[in-house]
Amino acid sequence: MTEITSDDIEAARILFAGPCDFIWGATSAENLPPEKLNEIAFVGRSNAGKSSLVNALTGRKALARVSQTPGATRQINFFNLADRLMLVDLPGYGFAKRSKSESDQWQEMIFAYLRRRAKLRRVALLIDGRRGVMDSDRQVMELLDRAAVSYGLVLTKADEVPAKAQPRALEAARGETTKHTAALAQVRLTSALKGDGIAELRADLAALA
Ligand SMILES: Nc1nc2c(ncn2[C@@H]2O[C@H](COP(=O)(O)OP(=O)(O)OP(=O)(O)O)[C@@H](O)[C@H]2O)c(=O)[nH]1
Ligand SMILES: [Mg+2]
Repeated sequence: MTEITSDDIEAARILFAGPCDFIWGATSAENLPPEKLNEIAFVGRSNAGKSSLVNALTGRKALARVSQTPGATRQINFFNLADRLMLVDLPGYGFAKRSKSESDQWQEMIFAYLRRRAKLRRVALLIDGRRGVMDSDRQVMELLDRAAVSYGLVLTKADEVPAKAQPRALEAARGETTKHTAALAQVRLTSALKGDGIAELRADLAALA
């Protein structure tokens, strides 16, 4: 893994400060927009903080819809970043309060998207930093291994993880990556609320533009 330099951080900051427009919301994996730009998808359990992270990365307050109630994002939302990258905010999986058939349907949509998207260059797999990797996340990791889609674990809500517990949370997440062929070794700890780790994650992702 190459070190991130201050030049990388600055170039990424400029890229993510550029225009970012919502261009498409897909309610099934059959009506996705044409593949033009390299794509980065934000994937994770319901309420993990995917939409908040898209907002934090792009410095917008309400580009992507955020809610305290799991199930805020109901479609696959595509955001064109400066005509250089497509940011894709997905609905969450593992939302217990939804009916079984509805959650199966959503999971199928998410999995179909992840399997078949040729321009999908990276998945940011978001894990609530207070909870760590769960079985539903491991299922997604296995799917991404099979599809050979490169992914990095991103621990979210760092502001809610006591400083003393952070090294252990990172170590546990790194332990998960070693069992998976398509997982990057690098794990990021972020806070969409306070900004921790956001500049570094931007630099990771800008490298794919
Ligand atoms: N403290 C804290 N709360 C956060 C952070 N990021 C997100 N949240 C909160 O977590 C809740 C869910 O955030 P969302 O961004 O809607 O999560 P999501 O993963 O997009 O959820 P779904 O679309 O339902 O799958 C909201 O109440 C956010 O304010 C963070 O960095 N710190
Ligand atoms: Mg969301």
